[in-house]
Formats: sequence, structure tokens, C-alpha cells
Amino acid sequence: MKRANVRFKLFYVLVLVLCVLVGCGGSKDSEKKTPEPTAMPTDTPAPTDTPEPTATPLPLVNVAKGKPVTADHEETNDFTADKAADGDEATRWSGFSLALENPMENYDRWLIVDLEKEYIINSFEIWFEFLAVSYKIEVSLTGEENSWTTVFDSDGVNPVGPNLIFEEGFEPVKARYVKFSTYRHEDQSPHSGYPFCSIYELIVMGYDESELNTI
Ligand SMILES: [Ca+2]
Repeated sequence: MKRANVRFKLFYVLVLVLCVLVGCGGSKDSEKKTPEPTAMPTDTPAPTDTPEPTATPLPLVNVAKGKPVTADHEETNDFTADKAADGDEATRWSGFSLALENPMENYDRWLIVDLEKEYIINSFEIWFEFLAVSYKIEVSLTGEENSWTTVFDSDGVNPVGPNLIFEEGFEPVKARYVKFSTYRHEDQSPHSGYPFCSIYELIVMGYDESELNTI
């Protein structure tokens, strides 16, 4: 019996030795392994923007340049109505007012450009030498008395000069005649006006619709 125990112990010791030699403390496979670094995901290529369809630019030009101009008043022969649309920024039209001498005198002055045919227009620019009252821009297909549509009204916000440039846009409209006219806003005193309505250049931006259709 003792011999059996001795053999058993020897066998047990032998097993322990083998375990130590072969690593019975657990399978190497069970050891925690440093996880293999996962490959960095490749960047998903950003979707390329679908290019916006590019609108064909409108062939806007100054359709008032060199066109016939009339006005209700010309200060002198040097400041005639045509000077407001001759394309020369050094020449000007001036309509004289007696407002300072006679506060009850009518401030109103007007100037009309005949574009000579119908255009689609959508903005204007005025190079003032001086103006201290309100003004409107009206358009018409015929130029007749009741045919005018107001596309801009300064409504009391007035370009008190000198040498101010005002540019305004409006909804595109078909027109042949463009009228600039002044008036005294209700908030303006009779004495607030300057006796001149003076414009270096009235620029009207537009295009010929019939030419656009052939592009
Ligand atoms: Ca001019």
C-alpha cells in the first residue's frame, strides 16, 4: 500500500513537472492577446457635389445709354436732359427749382428716357449731383398719362448730395419708357429742398427679350 502511495506521489510529481514544462497553467491560446489593431477604415470618399446647373447670365446692359431724354425743365443749355443718359459721368442734367425763393413753388421735376423699344428691366442706378427731395422711378410701355407703374419710391429717404450714387433693383418688368420724378415727402418741410435736381447719369439695366430667345 505504501509502495502504491509512493508510486502515486511520484506519478503526481511527474505530472506536475510535465505541467510546468509544457505549461499546464492554461492554454496559451487562452492568454489575453493584445488585439490586433483593426485596420483604420478607409475614408469613404465624400460624394462629389452634383454641379448646380449654371444659369445663363442675362445679357444686362444699360439700355438707357444714348436714348432720347426729355425733361420738364433744364437749368441752362449746359445742363440739358440728354446729359442724364449720354454715358458720360462728367455731364449732367439739372432742373432748377424756385423752392428756396418760394416755398410754395412746386418741387416736382421729371425726366423721361425713351428706350426706343421694349426691354425687360430690373434695376437702375442714379449718379446724383444733388437732390434733397424724394423721388420715384416709374415705367411704362406707352408713355401715356395713366400707363405708369412705380417700381421704386425713395419715400422720404432722400439722396442729399453731393455726388451720391443710388442703385436699386426691382422685379423684372417690360417697359419702353422710364420716368424719374421728384416730389416733396409729407415729412419734408417746404424749406428742406435744394433748388436743383441734378443728375449726372441715369442708368437702366435690362435686356432685349427677343434677342435672349435667339441665344
Ligand atoms: Ca451724363
